[in-house]
Amino acid sequence: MADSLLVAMCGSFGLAAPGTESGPEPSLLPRPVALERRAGVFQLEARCILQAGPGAEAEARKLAAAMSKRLGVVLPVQAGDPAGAAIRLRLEKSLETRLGAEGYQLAVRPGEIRISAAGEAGLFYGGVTLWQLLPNPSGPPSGPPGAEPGTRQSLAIPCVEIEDYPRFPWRGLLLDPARHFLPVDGLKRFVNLMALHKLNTLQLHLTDDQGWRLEIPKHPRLTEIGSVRQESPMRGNRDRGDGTVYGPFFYRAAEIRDLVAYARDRHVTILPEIEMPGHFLAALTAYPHLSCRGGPFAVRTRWGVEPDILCPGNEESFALVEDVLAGVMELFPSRFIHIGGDEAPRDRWKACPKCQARMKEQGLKSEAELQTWFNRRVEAFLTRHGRRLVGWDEILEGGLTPGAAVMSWRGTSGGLAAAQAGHEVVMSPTTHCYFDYAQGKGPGEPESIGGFVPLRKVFEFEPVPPGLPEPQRKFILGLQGNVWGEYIHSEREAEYFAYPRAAALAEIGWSPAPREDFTLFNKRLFEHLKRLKVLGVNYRPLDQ
Ligand code: TNX
Repeated sequence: MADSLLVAMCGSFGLAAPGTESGPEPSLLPRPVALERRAGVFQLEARCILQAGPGAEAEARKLAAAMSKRLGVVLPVQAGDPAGAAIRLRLEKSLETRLGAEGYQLAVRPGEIRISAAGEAGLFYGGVTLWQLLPNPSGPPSGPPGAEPGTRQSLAIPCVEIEDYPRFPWRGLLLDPARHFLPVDGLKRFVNLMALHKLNTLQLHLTDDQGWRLEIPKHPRLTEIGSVRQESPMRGNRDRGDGTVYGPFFYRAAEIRDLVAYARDRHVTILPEIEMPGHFLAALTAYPHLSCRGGPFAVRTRWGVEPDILCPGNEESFALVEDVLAGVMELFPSRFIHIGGDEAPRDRWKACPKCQARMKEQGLKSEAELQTWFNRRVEAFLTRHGRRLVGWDEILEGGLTPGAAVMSWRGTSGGLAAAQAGHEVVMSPTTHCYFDYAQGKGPGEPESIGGFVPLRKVFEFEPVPPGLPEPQRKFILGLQGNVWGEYIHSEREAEYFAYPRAAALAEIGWSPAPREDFTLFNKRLFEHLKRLKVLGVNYRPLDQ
């Protein structure tokens, strides 16, 4: 684990002429709350000691690993006060009121670097900022064989005083292995990259009409049947099939545990999404009797929205849903569980005697209310297990269930309404946060689902709607960029679609309002992309 953290943390840096008197401002991304450039540098050398205060040891070791990739040696971590130059990590509970759980102070002075924070996440983010302060690697390595470019026995870090904390607690991205599977190694790399942008939530869209990707030991049919589709839409012509069986592809429980632990180490929460009652065809293919019409079905081979959905008139549907969610909660410790809830056409429910009987029995006036009734049962189950429900904004339609949080994707109005009613909200509108949409219009752009969300558009997004009164602003938890997978076949392609837009999203989620103007952001981003290049990230180059 330490090894891959090393790889991720090794990067380049665009600081001009370190060592000069207070030189140019370092190109930190996201921009910190407060930064003062001071004269001089801290000379990071092999004999430097990492001193970890009580409880800070794990974070100190991560930082030592990160430094070693550039320095060629792993700096020793110790508890006691060293005589010479040192990097000191301190947990200080009293900073919590000032900096929150994720904030930190970073002081780089000629003889000492000090990172202080109320929690481990803060120490980690202080370390990420320190990584961004490392000088730009250039030329062949002078460290051990196999070291990264720019490995030096001594690295000059510019003196700064930084105080920093995020604007929003939820800074997320979504990946969609349901449409195209992404192996766990790719997910780990993606998580690493997120952490280097101080992003902290990765939603995994684990199930959909086109595939069921999570092993549920109690229901092996879900993956035996649901993780295979007979073919996929052809590249370049979505209306035709490619004639190639896709799957079986799914995550085993042990792989998920490994991923969750890896992400936790980097202060990233993995948020599982299990779609229901719509986008459920892969599961219905395994259990057709849980649909309104009984099937038989086949895992969907085209993109788009499937009319056959889960039947809430049937008690057995809840037994399956609860088994699945119990399995999910066993693997994912996240406070929230995402139940999808979007794009569930209710026509089958209209024609289904069981659904209609249920509506009568419960006094429900519409199929939208039936979906709310369904959500309410699911929410009660999650609540009994100490979890919270989050769903796409369609869960507003028949009335929100009491504790639900909303992910607003069809614009921001759903999110606004939910926040006004005192529900927590994550903003993720198609207009600014759909990272599966094209980011350029040139002939070199890869095939995409359509839409157009260039970098500038992302950067211009403001998650707090202007109409939201001050007391309700706290309900806006943050924002999320969604990298839907219909046209994204691999982790490399996911990186291309995500970056640099995710860097703009990170800036919105972390940096204080008002934001810098786009030209200045672009300059910082230009330097930041050099770091990503050293890491081998397949980001889309900036427009000239
Ligand atoms: C809508 S966003 C969907 C997804 C698609 C996406 C493509 C949402 C809740 N549903 O199923 O993948 O559009 O952009």
